[in-house]
Amino acid sequence: MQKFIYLDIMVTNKTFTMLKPDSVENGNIGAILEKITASGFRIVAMKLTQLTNTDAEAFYAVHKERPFFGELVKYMTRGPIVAAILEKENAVQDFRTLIGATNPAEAAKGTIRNMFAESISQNAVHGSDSNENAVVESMFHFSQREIF
Ligand code: IDP
Ligand code: MG
Repeated sequence: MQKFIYLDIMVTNKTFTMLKPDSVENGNIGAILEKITASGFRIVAMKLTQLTNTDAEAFYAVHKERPFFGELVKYMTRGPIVAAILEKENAVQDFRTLIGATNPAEAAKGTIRNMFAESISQNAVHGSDSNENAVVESMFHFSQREIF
């Protein structure tokens, strides 16, 4: 029982993000990381990496029936990304607020997608949508010894 409570506390304080290929191409890594850390998130894991087709199809498997799936996989594999695990109280929800709506045209002013995203498909950043997915997505990209 104690173990579960401890795990729950750990999990609710972390989220997973990717600075997507457009963010890297446009030279926005520094500016986006600055906004993330200035908003109270601590980077506990981070790497520059590139998704293969298999990786992107697995990561976004939940969207495989959607009409934009092929476009999404092509976009997410076309160049390097920055993958990171972020720590903060209420991390998942607070990070979704910080990045803004999926469509940058609908993202609140000052959010990362409002400032750095080009379109609903090329929208600069990923943020986990639940504590469970934050764990799954973090484990997809990082081994335990890469998390600090
Ligand atoms: P989220 O990233 O805000 O959680 P999701 O609905 O989970 O949004 O979609 C995953 C990703 O798929 C989006 O971030 C975006 O890159 C892409 N995407 C979502 N909806 C569309 C669409 O209608 N057209 C093209 N690409 C889309
Ligand atoms: Mg999503």
